[in-house]
Amino acid sequence: MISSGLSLFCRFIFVGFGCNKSSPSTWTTFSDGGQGGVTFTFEPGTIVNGTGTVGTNANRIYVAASRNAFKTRTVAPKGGQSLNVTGGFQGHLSNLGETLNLLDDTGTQRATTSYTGSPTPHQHYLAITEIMYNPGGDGLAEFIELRNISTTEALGMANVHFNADVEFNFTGSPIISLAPGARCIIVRDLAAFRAVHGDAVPVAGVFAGTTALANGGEGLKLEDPQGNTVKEFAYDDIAPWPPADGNGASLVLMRPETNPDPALPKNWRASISPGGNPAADDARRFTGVHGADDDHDGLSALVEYGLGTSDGTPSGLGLHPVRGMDAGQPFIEITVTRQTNADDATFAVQSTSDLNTWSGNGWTLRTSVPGSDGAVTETWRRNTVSGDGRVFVRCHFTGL
Ligand SMILES: [Ca+2]
Ligand SMILES: [Ca+2]
Ligand SMILES: [Ca+2]
Ligand SMILES: [Ca+2]
Repeated sequence: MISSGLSLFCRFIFVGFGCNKSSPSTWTTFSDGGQGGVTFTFEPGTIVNGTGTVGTNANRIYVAASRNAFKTRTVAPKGGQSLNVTGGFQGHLSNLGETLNLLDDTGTQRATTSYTGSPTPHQHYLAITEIMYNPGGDGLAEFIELRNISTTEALGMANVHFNADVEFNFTGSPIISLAPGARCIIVRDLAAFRAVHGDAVPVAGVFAGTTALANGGEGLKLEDPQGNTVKEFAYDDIAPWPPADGNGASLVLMRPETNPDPALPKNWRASISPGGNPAADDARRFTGVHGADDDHDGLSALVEYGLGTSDGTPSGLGLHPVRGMDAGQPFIEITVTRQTNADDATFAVQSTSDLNTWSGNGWTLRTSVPGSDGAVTETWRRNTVSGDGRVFVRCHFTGL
């Protein structure tokens, strides 16, 4: 979620829809793929007047984040110019750039456009990579980890600040710069944090006032020295957010070097151990070739990575789907031990009856038993219909 203020707008030019009027009623524009994402549906009856040619203000409509904010713009396009303006759209236009799509009322895409954006260095490279909001005990050992994901560029940290539910400003901090790849921590209570994690972890400072990380979810807003939004999102303690509440685990951002959108719960997982890993990393990264099978056990290197087995030692697969009945409902179940910190692959249980079309539909996680070093043994179930024919089940890993 990256924005540069409220005066954001999209401009659409409608051409070829009649002589002098176009009606984009109930059309929808949305964006995806970036870290912003906006949605807006034109109200029924929206008319774009115009008899002019493309390149003038005729035939145009501006979709603003806020119509009032658009009117107060000091540079064109702005209020007082007899422009067609509507809004406001939901969400933010990302400073990193993204793609906007315009759909008609049948859902057919009628236009698309992309922009590259102009992110500041902090918007480009400063990531919130770990959040410990419920450390257990007296709850004081909370922390937020920041990381410079650039491989070449240092980030000055003076006046970088959080200003939503948690408040903090790096001005006056002993950490005035983050080297490429470096991490730093801000904490709720320094003594409580040091008691758990020791004195070697680089701490930039303590949350301002009495601000803290709510156990029930919280909004975080990180801004760069000029006040541009670097990250703005809210974590939560309920699904689909990872189970990091109440057991002392933290939220860990996966694949931080790709600057994933922190507003999406799929980009986070629970730390593999209670306490988290401030200023360190608990991910097991993939190296090698996905399709390799060096130990000739029929399991590819990527699958072995996801399962936590070695592609250097023949492994038994040990997948045994079972059928059963529960309160008159037939089901099929499978139990698999896999690696929760295999961040470079996604995992899904899928089934098929024709060995052609595989689907994860209907599969739900029944039990999850943590093992050591990030292993977890999960049991997945899918209800079936009595008389179902053959059902094939697989554990599917997709390399990222
Ligand atoms: Ca808390
Ligand atoms: Ca960490
Ligand atoms: Ca193998
Ligand atoms: Ca193996």
